[in-house]
Amino acid sequence: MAFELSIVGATGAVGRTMVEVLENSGLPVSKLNLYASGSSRGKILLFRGGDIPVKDLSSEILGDAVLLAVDPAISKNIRKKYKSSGKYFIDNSSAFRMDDDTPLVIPSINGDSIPSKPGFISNPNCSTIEMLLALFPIRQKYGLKKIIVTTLQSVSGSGNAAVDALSNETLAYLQKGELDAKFYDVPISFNVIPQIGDLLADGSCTEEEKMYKETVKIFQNNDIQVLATTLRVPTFFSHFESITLSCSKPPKMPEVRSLIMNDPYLKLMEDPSGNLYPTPLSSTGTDLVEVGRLRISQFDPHELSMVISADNLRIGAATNAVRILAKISQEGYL
Ligand code: 2RA
Repeated sequence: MAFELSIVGATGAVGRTMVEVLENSGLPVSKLNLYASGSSRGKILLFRGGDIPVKDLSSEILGDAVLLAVDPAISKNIRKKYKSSGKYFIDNSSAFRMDDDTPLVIPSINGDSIPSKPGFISNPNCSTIEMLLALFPIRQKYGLKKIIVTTLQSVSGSGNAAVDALSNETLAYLQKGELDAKFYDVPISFNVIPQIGDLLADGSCTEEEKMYKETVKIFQNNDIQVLATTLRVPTFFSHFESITLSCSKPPKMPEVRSLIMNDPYLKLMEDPSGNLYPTPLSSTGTDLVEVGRLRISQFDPHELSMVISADNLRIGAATNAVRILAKISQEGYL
């Protein structure tokens, strides 16, 4: 059945990608409403051949379902205001991800946690979504005890302003030899920043904490260990991850490859002659998690290493949100 949809935060990096992903989703959207903060008011975005003017965030949010691509504080205000509105909200912020009453959903993994009654559903963090999509078939076959992951995250994870800052810092350095930080505390151009989010008392940062806690919630496994190190690197789009797993049963190599090849959400990027592997450039603009450099440890047959790359704005945000919406629509909940 056709439904009316709204996207709040429609002109940000994730919001614009939501409009793009929706365009070709085939979902029966009878009307799309777009909202953004004051500075974007009056902008026009194109959707399925029609011009849609962007309304101010303070306007009444219409529709049967709403995709939120805004800061946690704004999501919290919206939740308060629309508590009994009878709408589904799919929230890309971290505001409610750890709340017991809010499902945290990757549809192909735990889509059955989507409730038949309207309310809030959280979209997981970008680096968690691509990691769990890649590990899910391996976990199903061999069991998973521990994940050691290092992420190399592009600047688009921090929004459009960070994308502009990387361009401007790079140009200023190449043209004038100046390298000043234009978005993060230190320059990101020609650099790596080993902290994403706030630092916590134990020395980890909030991005690393999210990868652990969200994995526990989505896999419903309190015993799983996730040791994450999250790095911001000077790439524009896609997050790259280097992962080593400890499985309950020893993974077997030809079988691991065929599990990945047969998974509709993954793309095996390997070639015996080399030179084919996941990269931020090849994964950008796609809806598949690229997986490659598969290796069983020479020290412990339970350990498997790999690298992955996925478009953080699509797989890590917009595509997952639209897949949640598609599941709600297919189940007939709208
Ligand atoms: C980042 N994880 O890349 C964030 C965005 N959700 O900074």
